[in-house]
Amino acid sequence: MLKSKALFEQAKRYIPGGVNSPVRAFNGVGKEPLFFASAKGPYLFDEDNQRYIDYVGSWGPMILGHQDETVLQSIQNALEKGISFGAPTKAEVTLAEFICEHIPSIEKVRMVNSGTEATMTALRLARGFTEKDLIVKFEGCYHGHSDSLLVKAGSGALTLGQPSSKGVPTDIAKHTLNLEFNNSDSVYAAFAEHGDNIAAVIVEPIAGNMGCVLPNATFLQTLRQVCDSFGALLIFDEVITGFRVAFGGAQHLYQIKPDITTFGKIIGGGLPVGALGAKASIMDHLAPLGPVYQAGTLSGNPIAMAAGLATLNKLKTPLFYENLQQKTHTLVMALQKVAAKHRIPVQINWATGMFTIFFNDQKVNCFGEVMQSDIDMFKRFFHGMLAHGFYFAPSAFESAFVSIAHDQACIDATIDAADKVFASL
Ligand code: KE4
Repeated sequence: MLKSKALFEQAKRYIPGGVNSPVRAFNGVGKEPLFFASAKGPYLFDEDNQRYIDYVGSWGPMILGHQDETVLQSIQNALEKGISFGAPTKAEVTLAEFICEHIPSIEKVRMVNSGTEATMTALRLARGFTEKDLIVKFEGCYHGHSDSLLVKAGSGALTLGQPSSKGVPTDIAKHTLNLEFNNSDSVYAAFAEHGDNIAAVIVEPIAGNMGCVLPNATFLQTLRQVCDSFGALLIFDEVITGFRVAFGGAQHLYQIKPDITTFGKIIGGGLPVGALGAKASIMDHLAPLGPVYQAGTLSGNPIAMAAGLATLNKLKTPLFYENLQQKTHTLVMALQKVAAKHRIPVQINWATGMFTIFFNDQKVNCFGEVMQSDIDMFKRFFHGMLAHGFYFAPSAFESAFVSIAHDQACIDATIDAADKVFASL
């Protein structure tokens, strides 16, 4: 770890906290971050050439594993023609068409450069379309770092939001209501009180950012029905779940059609891409057609489009998701078994391609229940697995990601290591 340690010292000299995104700093688990030099398939290699089986996958994009040959070739082909034009290119039309063809709720797509841009734009579009101001989100769901979404619940359950970050004006935060995920009663109550001024409800249909938390049987349907009743737009933030939990995302799994969908991560194949999509009647409110402004120098960048399209085309192969689901299920069942063997209380919530181990003897269905988990035990688990060569997200409030490159040998090795680590907890 010597080279990582030296690089971290240097990084802290020039970059706040030594990182370009806070979660990477290991503040959630203690000690200091590793610096990675290369990756291949399910593996990461740090600057000291230590190998790790990777369960972060760049926080979701690397569903094919690292350095997929087809994706690399597509990037190379695009690079030889040009890096960026700041003008329309064929590649962005092809990717937009692909998404529209495969996601029934979407007729038009706008490419942006991150998930944050996608959700920020989706909120502005919803406010412009409905001419209302309030936004409903759910505690524990993260949608990127735009001002309206860096908001925590107000003091009372139904009071308007308060900033969860310095620099967010109260005047902005107060337009966001933060409710409890999976609590349909709180949604009904919020709409009863504020319904005529709610522009949108934004939700991770399967939450990944409080750890993996699945919707209960009625939650998403409730959101759909309440939005329809009050003329609010339902935004599914599928930045994580899009093309991960199913080819059609969580909206396909649960057969709920949102009004707007946001994407990121996988649709860029590891390069900076975000997107939002909806019916044309909504999307045509965006500039230059409509009055809702949005723009981006590198939006639709041809290299990023090539990486995204190559990735999505590989996801279309038959049995991809059955295969990924089987890998995830096998791993989760084996983890549960080895935890039970050592009498470690765990709840492992999972969906195809993603899971979270909560050190908790109760079910975890919302943020409050996430917070009942044993965070210190997670930290010991994280460092124990790291010492055995397994890289999990350095936070108890994240999801682990399985790629198609995680073969049976990876799964067996993970279980062997977990057996030793659970024994030590
Ligand atoms: P980006 O701006 O980071 O591309 O996307 C924001 C975002 C939006 N919506 C969802 C559901 C997301 O999960 C994210 C970003 N996810 C985090 C990991 N949980 C990115 C990792 C990081 O912040 O460094």
